[in-house]
Amino acid sequence: LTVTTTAGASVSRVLDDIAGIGRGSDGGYRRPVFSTAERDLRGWFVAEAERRGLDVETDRNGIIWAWWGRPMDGALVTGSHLDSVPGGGAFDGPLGVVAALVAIDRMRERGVVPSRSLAVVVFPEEEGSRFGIACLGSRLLTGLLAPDAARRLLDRDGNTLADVFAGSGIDPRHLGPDPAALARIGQFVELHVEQGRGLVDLDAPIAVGSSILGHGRWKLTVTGQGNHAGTTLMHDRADPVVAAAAIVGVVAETALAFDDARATVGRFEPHPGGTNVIASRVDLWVDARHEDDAVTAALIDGIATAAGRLAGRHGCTVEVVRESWSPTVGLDPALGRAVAALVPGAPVLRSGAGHDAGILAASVPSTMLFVRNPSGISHSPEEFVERADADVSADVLADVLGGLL
Ligand code: HGY
Ligand code: MN
Ligand code: MN
Repeated sequence: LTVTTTAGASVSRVLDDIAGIGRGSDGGYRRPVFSTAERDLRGWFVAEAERRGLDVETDRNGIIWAWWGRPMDGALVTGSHLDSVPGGGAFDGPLGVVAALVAIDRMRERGVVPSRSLAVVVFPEEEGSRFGIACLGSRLLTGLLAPDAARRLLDRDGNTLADVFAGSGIDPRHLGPDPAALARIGQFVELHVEQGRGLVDLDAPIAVGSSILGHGRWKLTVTGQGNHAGTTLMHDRADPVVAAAAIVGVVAETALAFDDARATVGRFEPHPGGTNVIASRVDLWVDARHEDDAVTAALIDGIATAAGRLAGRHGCTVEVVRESWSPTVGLDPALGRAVAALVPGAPVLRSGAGHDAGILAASVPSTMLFVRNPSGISHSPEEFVERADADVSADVLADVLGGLL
């Protein structure tokens, strides 16, 4: 697929150019990591970076680095991700990548001469939508995810991560911590669409990030007795769908009992999934979040206890396994202040959404810029950024990067 973007285009124009990649009939995007759509986007990014004379390399973990200046330790790094959740919006990830490329155009137009190199990065599998672990690329880079565990991860079609990476030209034998690459990140600045209404309510286009809410994902496997829908009397059943449906209700009730907690079941999969078949098993996933990690732990404990009781009531069993976890993270205060000084009047926002900046923050000074989303909706086709705000985001990012270079 070849997507051409006119030189010196604005963020909104560049986003228009890639708007058709991976968009479904419902207007939502499906760009799982190393799918055709995401690989087309990766190819587009490399072409755009090379068109700007940046030196591009893809590292052992599938992270793309586009260098303005030679690769060096302590460089200034910006960027985000190109993969999406199923049915996601046009801006979650790509806005930060496009704004970074256009910010380089702006800095060059302004005659900025960097005192150190700048790299634009694209992290793979930030959403964890294909292999289940959020921010997989930045976790591998920083050593938070063991390579063997990563290689064994499976997608919904039973493909291992090792096979999928190999099929995309990345030798899975070399996955894992990359201290040399990490040393190249002196500071990390990620620009991202805001995934809530903070900036709408504050009537401001851009905010500086201060923290990222802790978030985890747990897989619940509810096992019952598969059987015939017609010959099995109601009191003879151990129907895991009935048990799992009750568990979903308890997930919401338990979260409501903890102030400001969030818990979501977005994936609920009866197996084998026939209309006239009593399922033998239901797989469902809980995404749980709270600013206090101890509350998240208590929330999940409460859900697991109630789930065991409900499963038992329906003659079923339930297994609860944690698949992904990120503690609440404070972004770098000094870097945040330096960035805030370069974006006068910008409010400071906490992020309820996870980001690669949240993973990197444990290793390198990291901060975020958020761009107004008038819908306040995300992980949905209704996610939105006004063209003017998208365009100004590159100017602001250029102010910030130019001020830090
Ligand atoms: O799930 C999240 O918080 C992020 O959008 N990956
Ligand atoms: Mn997202
Ligand atoms: Mn994102």
